[in-house]
Amino acid sequence: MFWISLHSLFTANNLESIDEDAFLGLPHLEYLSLAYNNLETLPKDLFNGLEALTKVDLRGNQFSCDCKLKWLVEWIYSTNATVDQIHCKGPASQLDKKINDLWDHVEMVFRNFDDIDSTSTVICKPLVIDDQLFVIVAQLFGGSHIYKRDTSANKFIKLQGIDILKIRKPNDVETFRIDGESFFVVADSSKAGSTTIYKWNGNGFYSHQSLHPWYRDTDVEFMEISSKPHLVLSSSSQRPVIYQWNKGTKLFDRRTDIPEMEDVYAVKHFQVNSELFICLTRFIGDSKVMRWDGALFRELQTVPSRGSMVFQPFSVGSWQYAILGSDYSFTQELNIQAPRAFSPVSIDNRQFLLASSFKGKTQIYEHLVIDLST
Ligand SMILES: [Ca+2]
Repeated sequence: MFWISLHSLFTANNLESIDEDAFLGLPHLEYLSLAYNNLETLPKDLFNGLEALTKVDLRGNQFSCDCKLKWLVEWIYSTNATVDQIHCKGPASQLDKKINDLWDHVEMVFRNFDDIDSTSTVICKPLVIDDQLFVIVAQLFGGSHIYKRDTSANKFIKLQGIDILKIRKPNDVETFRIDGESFFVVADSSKAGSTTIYKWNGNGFYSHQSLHPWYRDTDVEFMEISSKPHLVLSSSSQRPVIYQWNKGTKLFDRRTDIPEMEDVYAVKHFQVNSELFICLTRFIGDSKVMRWDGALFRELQTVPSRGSMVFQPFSVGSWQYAILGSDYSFTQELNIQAPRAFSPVSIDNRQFLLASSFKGKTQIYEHLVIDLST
């Protein structure tokens, strides 16, 4: 009987693959270097039984960061051994990314990252300014707040509150930039409050302009019309109003309204080539698609839509879609009860649609293209 007591193991320079039981029977191995070989992958559980490992060097290989290496990412998270940063050499979409950052991409699921405590949240909107991430959380009760992502603590911290005299019953938030400056606007649906624009001044957000007092605004949409910033406010008591940015005063001025459209709950815009369109959601009455004709929005299409609170346009590649939600029936083909928002998200060249519901769970759909020609 003999006893192997190997503490360090270095490998030759041109290894292209390694056997899954290559390190069997080396429980005392402390230092293992597979660095600067041509390894594209490592067999699952290669390091099982190597309880004494304190350092593993895997740098300088040709690792293809696909699902075959998922186990390695998990192992790096769980082991006590130090593992130097590994950079992916494939597939092309992951080139030079750090393998540790790819956990979610390997797992290919959305996972819970952080929770922000809130009640009666109406809207939650991210805003990036100078590489800092902010999240505006508008609540019906308890005031609305702005959170900032603290990268050292790896969580969101509360930065400031939003003026409760102006914002009493928030219904919508949009973010936008004009001439390099960052803004957000909160649509307020109370009679006493007022839709208000806030501006970032380097340290915090300050109220910049209040619009449309005494109306119960349900939605705001930011868009450029002929390259000029505009806001469209929808309210439950009058037709949607269009405001235009005045470069001189740096304020929005009322420009026009959208004719013959009462009871519009929300407006969303989209562009096809250089033409501008809007989807108007109505809870009672038909929803509509309109096109900007140079002076006014004019009706293009009517869609029957009793009970709709969301009419969301989105594009995937060259496809242009519009999803109409309904509170009275399930949205066709999407099994969402009382939908409130549809948000398209693109990750790793895959297209997802997040569908939030007032009555059920948020669901995530993936856009798939099925080729029926073969
Ligand atoms: Ca909006």
